[in-house]
Amino acid sequence: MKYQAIIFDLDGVICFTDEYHYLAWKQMADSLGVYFDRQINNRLRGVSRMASLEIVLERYSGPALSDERKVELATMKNDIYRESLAQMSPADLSDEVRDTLNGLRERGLKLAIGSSSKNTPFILGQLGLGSFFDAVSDGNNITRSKPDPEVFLKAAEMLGLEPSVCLVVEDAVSGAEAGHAGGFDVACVGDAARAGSGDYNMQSVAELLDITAG
Ligand code: B16
Ligand code: MG
Repeated sequence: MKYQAIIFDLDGVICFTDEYHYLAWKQMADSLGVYFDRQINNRLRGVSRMASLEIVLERYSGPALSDERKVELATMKNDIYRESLAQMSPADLSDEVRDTLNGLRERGLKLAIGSSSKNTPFILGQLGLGSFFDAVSDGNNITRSKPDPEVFLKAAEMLGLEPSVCLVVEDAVSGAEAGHAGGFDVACVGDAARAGSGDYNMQSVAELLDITAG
C-alpha cells in the first residue's frame, strides 16, 4: 500500500469547532463595531489566529490599532473560544471519526495531527485523544501558517517518514495547498472537497478506509 501514515487536520476534520470560532470572533468584532458574518468566518478556516484577526479587521475603519492592541483583541477572542472548548468532551468525537481512526490504526498506519491551532493539545485532551496520535504538529511548533507546508512537513519529520508515503486530510483549500506544496497526496472533505482541491475528494472521512485498502 502506498501510504504508511495519515496526517489529519484537526478543526473541520477530526472535530467541528467552526461555530465556536464564529461566536468568539463575532463577539470580538461586535465589541469593535466591526461587521462579521459566517461567510467571513469561512475565510478563516486553517488560517492562524493573528492572520485571522487581520481578515476580521478588513472591515474596521476606526483609529489605527497598535500591535499590542491587536494581540489583546486576539487574546479576547481566544479566551471566549476556550470557554466553549472547555464544554467539549469525548462525546463530541463522532462515531464515524472514532471508527475511522481505529480502523486505520488496525491496518498499521501511523496517525498524526497537522493543525494550525495553538489550542490543539487542549482540544485533543477534551476529546479524549490526548495521547492517541503518534505525532502532533500544530500552531505551537510552526512559524508559517498554511498554505505553507511547514506544519505537515514537521509532522512527517516527527513520524520519521517522507511526505510521499503520508496522506494529508484537510477541509480547507489553504490546507490542501499546504499539503501539495509539501509533496503530500491530499484527501479532502467539506469545503476543500467541494472545491475539488484533493487527490481524493470525499463525502466523509470514513472513505479513508477505502482509499487505504489493499
Ligand atoms: P487557534 P485547523 C485552524 O485549525 C482553524 O481552522 C482556524 O479557524 C483557526 O484560526 C486556526 O486553527 C488557529 O487556531 O486560534 O486555536 O490557534 O483547521 O488547522 O486544525
Ligand atoms: Mg481545518
